[in-house]
Amino acid sequence: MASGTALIYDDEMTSYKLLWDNPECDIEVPERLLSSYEQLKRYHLLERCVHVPVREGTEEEIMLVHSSEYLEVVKSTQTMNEEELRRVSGNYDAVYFHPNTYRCAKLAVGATLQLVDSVMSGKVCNGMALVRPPGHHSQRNAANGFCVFNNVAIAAQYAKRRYGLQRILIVDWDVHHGQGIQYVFEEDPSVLYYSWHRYEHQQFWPLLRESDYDAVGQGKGKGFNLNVPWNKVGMGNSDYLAAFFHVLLPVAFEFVPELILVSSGYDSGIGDPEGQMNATPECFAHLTHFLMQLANGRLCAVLEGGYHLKSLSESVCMTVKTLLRDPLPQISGEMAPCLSAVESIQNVRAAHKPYWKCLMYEEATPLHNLVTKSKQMMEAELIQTSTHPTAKQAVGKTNSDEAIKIDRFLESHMKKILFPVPPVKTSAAIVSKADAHLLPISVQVEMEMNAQELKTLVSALDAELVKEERALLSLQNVVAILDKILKKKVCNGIAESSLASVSTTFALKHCFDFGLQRVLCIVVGDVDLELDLDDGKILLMNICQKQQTEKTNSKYHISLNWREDAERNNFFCAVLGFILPVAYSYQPDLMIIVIGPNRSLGINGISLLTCLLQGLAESRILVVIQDTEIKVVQSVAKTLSGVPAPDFGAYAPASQENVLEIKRLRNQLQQEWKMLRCSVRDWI
Ligand code: Q9C
Ligand code: ZN
Repeated sequence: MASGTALIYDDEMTSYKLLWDNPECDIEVPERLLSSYEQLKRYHLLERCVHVPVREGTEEEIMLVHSSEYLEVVKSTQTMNEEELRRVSGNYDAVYFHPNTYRCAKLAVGATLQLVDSVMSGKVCNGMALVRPPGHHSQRNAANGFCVFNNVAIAAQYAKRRYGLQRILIVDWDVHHGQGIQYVFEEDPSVLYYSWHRYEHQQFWPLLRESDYDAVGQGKGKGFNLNVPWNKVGMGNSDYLAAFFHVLLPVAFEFVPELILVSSGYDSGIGDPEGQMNATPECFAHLTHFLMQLANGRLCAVLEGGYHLKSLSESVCMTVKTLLRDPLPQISGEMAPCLSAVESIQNVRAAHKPYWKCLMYEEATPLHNLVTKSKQMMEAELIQTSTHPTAKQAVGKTNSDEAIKIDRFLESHMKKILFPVPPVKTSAAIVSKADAHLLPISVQVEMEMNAQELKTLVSALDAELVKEERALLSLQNVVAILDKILKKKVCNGIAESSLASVSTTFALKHCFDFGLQRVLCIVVGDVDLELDLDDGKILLMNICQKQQTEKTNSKYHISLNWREDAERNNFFCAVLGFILPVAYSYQPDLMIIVIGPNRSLGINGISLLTCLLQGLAESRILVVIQDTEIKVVQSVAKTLSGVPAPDFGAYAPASQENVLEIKRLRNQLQQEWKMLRCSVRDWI
């Protein structure tokens, strides 16, 4: 299993710039690369990466996407004077050429292919290429939007040829539509292209009809082009996460990519003069983390846009830090997607219903059939109940005052969200001695808390419990590990307990005694917890087979009736469409997952859950296990120690019964847990 993160950069790619006055292009500057690279140094991320040299892309490689005529045009710019350069530039939309452009464009292609080779050969698991010029707007016969050669599209063609790949996922989180990539793969079902972009009902550059949600691909490629058009500026963390939960991730897990290429533009981040969006740098950590659970972790991020230097460089750092598997910072802001975002999400889901099993129970009609009146009502409702900053009007170019304000904001924001202490990554596990040798070495920790210590601790919180020898014994493992997690000695851990209910109940007390505000407790199987859920400090989620009579009316007790199908591989819709959205809405500072007898979830489901939840609570997870076979323990231990999610096997859609249960819960709970929203029909 490959580990390690490649970083590909060469300062030669800073050797071209705009030579004349052109406000349309003056934001694409060499400092974009320099400041990103410097920031990686400052965070000591650089020294943790594997450095791979750049090379030039060959003509043959460039011609995987571009015509030889176009290649000759670009080549000819090498020897041009300024006047000639201006003339050639003028033949394209939003492009400038410099005598070094051709050389840099070849390096950008070569850097991207070096990254693909490093990942595909197993030299590293993932990586990032910091390149200029960007690529995703360029087309077979044209430069466009600062882009000369289509680095990512070339990389996908190259990976198909050289490594025989059959399924590649391209995720384009740049704020512009990578129409160049869309054109190359429109009819190609082996490349799934996902892009979100500022659209404003076609009023935003590149002003194309085919950037809308109904461009789903053509011919054999139908269903393999996913466009999420943003019709308002100001989209932020929760809107981006909602698009991932409700559009990209379900489809991507069904697609089962062998490699992920990210068109990694950061003009979708806060402060960017082009994007006018609000996503803060740690959002990119979360996006990266989700994608790392696919394709066995094989992910190549390739820089595209990003024009606010501070926002760009912080976001680059968050991406690389996540690729290096550091725990993620908590995502900031109110977790509620805005109406306009949900509208777009609903439209893409409806447009793709015919092509993806995960969407087959969607309503068929896209939204434009909704009457305007109810939309106004919803908008009014939104303004009353939410402080979401979206739904503002575009304000044109961000002026420099505003850019500096964002600089200051980011300076203090990053200090707040990055941990004051070096991140702890270690996992801990205590299981019965007989099983211990079956766990990965990194997670075996001998940590018997001494009996006196334990008694003191227990008696302080529960005078009755301390008298029961058997209960006390079952607590030992759980408390020892929890204690290490709370004191940040380890990040997460697994403990076996013969009385999971007693130990978990006590563990929760210990958490609040320690000062935690919110603990998300997910119970898989039959484990009864007697808890007081009124104050919101615990969100209890039961995943069980038996119909639970609604024990409490508390909004902090959710029970999900889940019947595992024979295939035992259909939990995606529950995790992506329900559990994660609820968890992100709640923003816990610790998660406890309890696995007990009579589980309605297989190993795949449990590992999917533990993989994806690691984005929350700075990865602090305690897993309490009772009466479960060692295979489950092993698989949980692996995911907690940072191994990419296992191969989930052939995709099986969830049963209609299960999907309807998710829908029912979503409707019932989306007022409270707003990340559940993926349709405006049920908004009010
Ligand atoms: N008046 C990338 O982010 N803006 N390219 C054109 C037309 C061009 C962005 C404005 C923006 C290009 C890679
Ligand atoms: Zn862009």
